[in-house]
Amino acid sequence: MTGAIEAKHFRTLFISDVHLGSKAARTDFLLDFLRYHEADTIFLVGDIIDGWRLKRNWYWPQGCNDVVQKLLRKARKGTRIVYIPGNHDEFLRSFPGTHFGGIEVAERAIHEMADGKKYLVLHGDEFDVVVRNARLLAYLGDWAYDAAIAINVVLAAVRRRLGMPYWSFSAWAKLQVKHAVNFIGEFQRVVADEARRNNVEGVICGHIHHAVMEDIDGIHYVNTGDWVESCTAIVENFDGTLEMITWGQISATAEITALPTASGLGSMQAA
Ligand SMILES: [Mn+2]
Repeated sequence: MTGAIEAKHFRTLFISDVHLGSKAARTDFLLDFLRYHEADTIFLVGDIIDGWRLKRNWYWPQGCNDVVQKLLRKARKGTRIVYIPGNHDEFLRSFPGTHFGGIEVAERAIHEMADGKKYLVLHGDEFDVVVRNARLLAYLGDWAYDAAIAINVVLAAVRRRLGMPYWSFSAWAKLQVKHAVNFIGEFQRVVADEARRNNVEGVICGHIHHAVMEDIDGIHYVNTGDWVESCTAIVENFDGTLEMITWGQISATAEITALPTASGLGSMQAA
C-alpha cells in the first residue's frame, strides 16, 4: 500500500456490533478503518456476525469475506484477537477457550490498560432482562437481580434451541423512542454495577449501539458503538488512555487521498 495515509498503531482496539450478514453492516467503512488501524490486541466485543439474520436469510456479500480475511490476516501477522460473542453470534458461546484461525473465543475478559487500570470487557446482552424489569427488580432486591440474570441466560439458551431469535435491545429501545434515553441510562448503570462487582476501574461493552465514554458513579463506562450506523471504535493508546474514533468522517479524506495511487486504470472505485 503506497497510500498517503500511514496506518496508525495502537495498543488495543475495541470493535463491536458489525452485524456481518445483515444488509445494514457497513463493511466498506470497517475495511477502510482496519486498513489504517493496527493494534497489538483487538477485542471483538460481540455481534460481529449476525447469526440470526443469516439463519433467516443467507446474505454474505464479498465485503463480509473481506472483513473476515482482513482480521485473519492481522492475526497471522501477530495481532492478538479476542472474540467475545454477543447475542447475535451466540453460537460461538458454545466454544469458550477455543481458537480458530488464531482468534481466541472468550465469554468476557479483564483487560489491563498500559497504566494499570483494569476494565471488564463484555458484550452486555445478559443485562437486558434487568433493564426491562428495572423497577420491579429494584423493589425485590439483590437476589432477584441475580436470579433474573440467571433466568435470562437459561431463556436465551431455550430460545436458541427452539430456533427463536434473541430479543434485540436496540430494536426494542427504538420502538419506545420516548423512553429510549431512560433505557440506555439504565443499561449503562447496570453494566457499571457489574464492573464494580468485579473490582475493576471500567467496563467496555457494546450491544446497545450507542457509543459513549463517560463516568458513571466512579466507573469508566465505555461503549464501542456499532458498524451499522455510527461506525465507531475505541482505541487504547500506548499510555493507557482511551479514545473514540468515528470513521465516517475521516474515510472520505482517505479515499480521496488514496485515489491517485489506486492501481492502473484509475477512478473505477465502486461507491
Ligand atoms: Mn447485542
